[in-house]
Amino acid sequence: MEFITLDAQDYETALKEARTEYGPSVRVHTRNDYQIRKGMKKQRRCTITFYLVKERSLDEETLQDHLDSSQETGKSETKERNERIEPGDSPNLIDFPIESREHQQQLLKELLEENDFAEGYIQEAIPILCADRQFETLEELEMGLLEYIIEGVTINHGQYTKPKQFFVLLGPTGVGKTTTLVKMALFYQKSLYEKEEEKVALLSLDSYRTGATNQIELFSKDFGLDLFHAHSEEELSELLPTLEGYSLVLVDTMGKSANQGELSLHLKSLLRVLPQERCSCALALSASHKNRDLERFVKLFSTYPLESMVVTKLDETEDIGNVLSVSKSNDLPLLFFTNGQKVPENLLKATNEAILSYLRGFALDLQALSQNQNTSNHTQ
Ligand SMILES: Nc1nc2c(ncn2[C@@H]2O[C@H](COP(=O)(O)OP(=O)(O)O)[C@@H](O)[C@H]2O)c(=O)[nH]1
Ligand SMILES: [Mg+2]
Repeated sequence: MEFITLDAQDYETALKEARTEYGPSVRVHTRNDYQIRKGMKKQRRCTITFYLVKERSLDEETLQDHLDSSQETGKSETKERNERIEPGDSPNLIDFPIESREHQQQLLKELLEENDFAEGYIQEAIPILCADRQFETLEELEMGLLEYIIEGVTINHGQYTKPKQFFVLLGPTGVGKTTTLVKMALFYQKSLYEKEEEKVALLSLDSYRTGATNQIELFSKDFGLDLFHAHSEEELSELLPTLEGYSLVLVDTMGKSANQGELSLHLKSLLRVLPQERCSCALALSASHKNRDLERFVKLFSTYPLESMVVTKLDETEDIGNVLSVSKSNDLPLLFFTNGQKVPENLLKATNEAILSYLRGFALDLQALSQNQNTSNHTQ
């Protein structure tokens, strides 16, 4: 472990310079604000001492790949800049003491920001984490933060083991609904409905976009999945007796944007035909969206009885904090993650383990921790 010190006109500049040179793995250990005299004037300066944490590789395609590859440390090349401090018999990084409450708050804020947690999430988390508590070491602080993050996660476990008969996936166009539903159909076929009489079907209400029908037809042909289409309430009502013969019907919907009110009304009237008590609606959102966009989409679809959230395209981003923030602030339990275009491979159940594998910037060995995770998430 090595420490690097850097001096600049103020703390923000010092941190910016450190990050420009060493990237996002910079963690400030101490800061020293001081003043120097320049002629008659006093000038503020700040020296920071920082270290670098391991970066996680994000090229993986499956959770196992994630777990395996996180062993390969992304060793940053650390060049000497200014003066370098090598503490005596360099203790383990995680044993480093946290000096003050401000230092503690600063470390928590940096870790949360690095993982792209929403401003609101951070503002709520820090006072709770710091209430009556001074973490003594970095290990304690990181453990406290992980506990907070994981405790705040809700997962719709029931939908894995006892899914409702109709599962409707809503969400913006292009987010990956159709692809994800096909992955889910194959997941359920393999894990839950293996017997011949337990069949899984796809139902497409996605009839408005050119090309959309073709895509789902190709999938259904490639993977031998039964596919049905309904364009109107009458057609759907006529189909219902046939659909009742399936253990699970995964319903694909057309996209929706703010000015597509008519499509939305049409979709709502179609969905009303399905048996409500056996119907579960989920919202698909892309992890590569910014916090604000995620919140906007949740609002846009809030008139549907959403029971869970499916997060797509985790392979296109390095952060999961945005998704965890929106899930928490809207009480939307997580269900599945997708991390690539490959069908059916790139689908993961939303587990504590998967979430830990996507967090970064921690000095703790998250891989080892994720293996110890049991299913302690809140269940809904
Ligand atoms: N990188 C990446 N692409 C995905 C993922 N899921 C879906 N896609 C791609 O996103 C595009 C839109 O997917 P589609 O299922 O048609 O979205 P829909 O409009 O919501 O039904 C397609 O090119 C998919 O292959 C994912 O997890 N990662
Ligand atoms: Mg689609």
